[in-house]
Amino acid sequence: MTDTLAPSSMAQTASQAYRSALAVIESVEPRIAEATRAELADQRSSLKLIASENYASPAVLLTMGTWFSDKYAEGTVGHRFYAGCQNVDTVESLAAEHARELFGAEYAYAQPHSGIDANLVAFWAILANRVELPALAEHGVKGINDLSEQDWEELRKKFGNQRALGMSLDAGGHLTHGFRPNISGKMFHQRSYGTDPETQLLDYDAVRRTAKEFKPLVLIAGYSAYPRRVNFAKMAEIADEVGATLMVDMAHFAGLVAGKVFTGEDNPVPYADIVTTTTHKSLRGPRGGLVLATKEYADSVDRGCPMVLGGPLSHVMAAKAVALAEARTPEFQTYAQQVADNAKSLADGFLRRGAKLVTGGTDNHIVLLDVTGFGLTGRQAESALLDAGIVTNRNSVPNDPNGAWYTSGVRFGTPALTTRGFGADEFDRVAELTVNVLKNTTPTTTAAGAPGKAKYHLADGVVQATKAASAELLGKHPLYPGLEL
Ligand code: DSN
Repeated sequence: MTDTLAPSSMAQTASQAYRSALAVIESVEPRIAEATRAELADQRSSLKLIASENYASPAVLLTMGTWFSDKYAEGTVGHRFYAGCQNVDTVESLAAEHARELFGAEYAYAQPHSGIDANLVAFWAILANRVELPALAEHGVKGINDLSEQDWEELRKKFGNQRALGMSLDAGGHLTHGFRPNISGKMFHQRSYGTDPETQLLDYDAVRRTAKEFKPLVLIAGYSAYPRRVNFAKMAEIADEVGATLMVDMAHFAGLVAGKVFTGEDNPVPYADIVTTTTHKSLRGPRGGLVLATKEYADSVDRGCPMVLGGPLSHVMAAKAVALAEARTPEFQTYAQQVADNAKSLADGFLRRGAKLVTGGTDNHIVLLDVTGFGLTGRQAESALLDAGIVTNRNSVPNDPNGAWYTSGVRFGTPALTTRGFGADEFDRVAELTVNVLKNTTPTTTAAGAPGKAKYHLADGVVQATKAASAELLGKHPLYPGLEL
């Protein structure tokens, strides 16, 4: 584990802090103290390869457990709907300042509680800034924030006609990019762009053709399961050509942007009007969201709470400030580069052992394994790997024949184990262990004799052998070294 994340000099102090905290919790609800200890034990003893997860530092985690949790602070810095927010102002200002400076953004809003919330704030801001209301303008209405009930009637009709263009789910897009199960799918008429059927890479000409035909108000870039970089200069060019606002959801790769692995055209911040992110994935902060915007969108973004957000979680904003301060260090840049190097090593390890990868490789932190070659569904592969202590999640592959529930893929990510200190050789070993488990997993049939998409059988001894090999790897890179409860 990197020294910045868990300085050995602080291990004893952090141990004392957690032991005391757990003793206090235990005096009220011992089962929660027990579950908290068990969660650490589980996280310490499994190979965490879920691409959206990480391990935050004790400093970030401890920052969340304070009395800032007790304070209401709706509004913005210096403009609150409650008295006594001077310390929350300090916290929110610091989180925003770190975010602006780290990402080179004109404006940062640290309040969103999650990625969905950050995207809602962004959608709101885009609608507020961009929806043209000629009829209302004749009545002296300047923007969405001055509307009467009657105006809203008219506007609701117009909102229904707004269009958003985002990456399709099976190509790696996200539900919050205009898909039905999320409110964004009801706010916008949505169309998706996919990937090239041969290469499975983003086809910018196809995105341009769809954008020209569909004329979206918002072009959404970003992904949660695409193992490649996106050229944001090209996406901005397309958005400009069709008069769309470019919104980028960089939740997955924010750590790679912060760590200067994604620079130039791989960095969305100089190209997009609004960039959203979560803070807990590759960025390695607390569970939460963040919005970066140009000055033009700042006022509308600031209306996030109470427009679409509940009161700010000041304890989490404080932890965002701590995590963003960590992300501004040279050590974080080393970490981010290692995340990308490790993903390459994992991908090469899979390919060398005959496995098939979506797009044939990776150049970010994600590796998407197509498990059809093992005769398995994603669900079977995910469960068999979990039995063997390898924690992943199943994921669709482009044009997935097994649909979004059973799927044909398994997604792997390197941020968490890289935080523990895993290097390229260890990720090659992870590929070896994974392929061995999948080769020794056989699909079984349902009671009716049909192939069961969820059922499988693991050959004898594979679970024990894999767990023993994982324990050896994990033992070399302990999670929170020196932290004893
Ligand atoms: N749940 C996140 C992921 O796993 O990618 C996205 O919201």
